[in-house]
Amino acid sequence: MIATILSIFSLFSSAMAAARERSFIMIKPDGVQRGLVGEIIKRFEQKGFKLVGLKFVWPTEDLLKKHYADLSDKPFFPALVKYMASGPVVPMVWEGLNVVKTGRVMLGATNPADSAPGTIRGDLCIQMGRNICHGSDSVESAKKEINLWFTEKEVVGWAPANDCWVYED
Ligand code: DAT
Ligand code: MG
Repeated sequence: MIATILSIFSLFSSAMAAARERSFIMIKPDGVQRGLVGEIIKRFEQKGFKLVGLKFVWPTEDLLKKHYADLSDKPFFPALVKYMASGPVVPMVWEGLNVVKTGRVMLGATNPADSAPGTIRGDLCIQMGRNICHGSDSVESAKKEINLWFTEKEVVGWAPANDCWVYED
């Protein structure tokens, strides 16, 4: 009996832990300039993901170089940093079950020319160097990116009233 209760509890708690996965999603300067902030937020909100962090900032090149450190040896790196520093961006933290992987699916391929219709990049942009939105590519990089862009206090845990209509018990 106790074992059953414990195993149900552990199933429940692991499902709840999985539902607390977080991804760093950022609307890039072109997304802001083109008035796509609401459209991109709408897609994550309507999917059922939970917004737990959001800000509006004009990022420094220094911050962007850290954000894209893995790409620093690529030939397109200087242009990437210049584009990303060209105006304000909307960094966000979204939470939910498999949000990192699903967030990438919702974004579409890096090159909008290869992004399927129905995806953010597939529907809303044309070129790789103006692909309007960033999304973490792994849970590990999401953690790094969230720590880079947000302080602990700026990420806010809360319980949406409709949780039980988004997730099974
Ligand atoms: P993603 O943004 O899909 O995670 P990435 O991390 O490989 O892609 O690259 C970061 C950004 O750099 C990407 O959104 C657009 C730009 N980029 C990537 N590959 C590029 C290339 N071959 N030429 C020009 N820009 C590129
Ligand atoms: Mg990437």
